[in-house]
Amino acid sequence: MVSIFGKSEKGESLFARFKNSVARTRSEFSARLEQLLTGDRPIDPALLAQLEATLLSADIGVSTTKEVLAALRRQVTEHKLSGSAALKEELKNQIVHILAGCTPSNGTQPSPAPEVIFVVGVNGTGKTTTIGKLAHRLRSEGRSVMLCAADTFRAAAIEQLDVWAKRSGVEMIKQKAGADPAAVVFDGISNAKAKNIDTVIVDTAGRLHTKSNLMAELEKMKRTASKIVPGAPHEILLVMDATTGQNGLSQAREFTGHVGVTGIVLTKLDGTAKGGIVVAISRELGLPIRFVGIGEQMDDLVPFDAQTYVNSLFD
Ligand SMILES: Nc1nc2c(ncn2[C@@H]2O[C@H](COP(=O)(O)OP(=O)(O)O)[C@@H](O)[C@H]2O)c(=O)[nH]1
Ligand SMILES: [Mg+2]
Repeated sequence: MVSIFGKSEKGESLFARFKNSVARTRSEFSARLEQLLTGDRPIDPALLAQLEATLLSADIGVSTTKEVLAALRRQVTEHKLSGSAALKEELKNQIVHILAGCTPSNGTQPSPAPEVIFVVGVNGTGKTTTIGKLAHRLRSEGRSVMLCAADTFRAAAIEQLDVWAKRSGVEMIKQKAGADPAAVVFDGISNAKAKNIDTVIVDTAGRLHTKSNLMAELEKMKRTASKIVPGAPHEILLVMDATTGQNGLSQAREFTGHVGVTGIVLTKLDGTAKGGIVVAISRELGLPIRFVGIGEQMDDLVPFDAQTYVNSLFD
């Protein structure tokens, strides 16, 4: 069966939407870059230092910026870069290279139906909203989807997912608030399997009484899923909020260190002027960015593409 990530959107419409979502970053970043790299200013140490500060200001991250600058300095020393246009091109290439390095093989993975996707992350990052958008996206591609309300910690979370299920026209399996999340997973996947549903998306709690509880709970949900569908969950998407910047990274490590995350969804890219965080996150966690959230509406979820992202930031 074709994975949810098999389909990519290329071309103008995606470019336009990316460009919109990083508009705030671009207006600061590009303006500074433009000032640096216009005219026939020679590439000297002062210019490179200013370039370094510009990258840091977009939250691309200290280690990533150092790596990129080291590569650029090397090329300047070797006289491989002449002129600011060449420098800009090389800078773009470097960033695409970093992002592409974190992208695993996409596409078809032969797995028995249903495909199971866990969505994990800290509260408020946008898990439930992302699930609603993803369900809508898969539905519009003609796939059948079942949502599984396994964030049983708060009753409001179940109701919120229900609203999204109705909005995107998909089924949802739930139990009472306080129910064992693994039991809801069991119900949801069994039900989907019986009905031949293509994809099950599982909403999870972002917080329990303690962190170790949450990680143990996620482990139990994973075991339950794999008992019903061998190989499940096929994807574990970690949702991160772009507006929390570098702070989000330490929280993310809790999840990546414990639950085997396969990809990142970066939400609220529309709400930050530090869109460079995409690069920092992907590199620091060594995980691909699968989707970015660019608003609160159903259509505001865009598959991530490194080259398109970099073009929309620079051009
Ligand atoms: N601007 C913007 N808001 C978002 C995005 N994704 C989620 N939100 C908002 O973030 C808030 C928390 O989202 P929610 O899905 O409840 O987070 P959860 O606690 O992780 O399930 C809600 O107000 C959402 O509308 C996004 O991509 N852009
Ligand atoms: Mg939620």
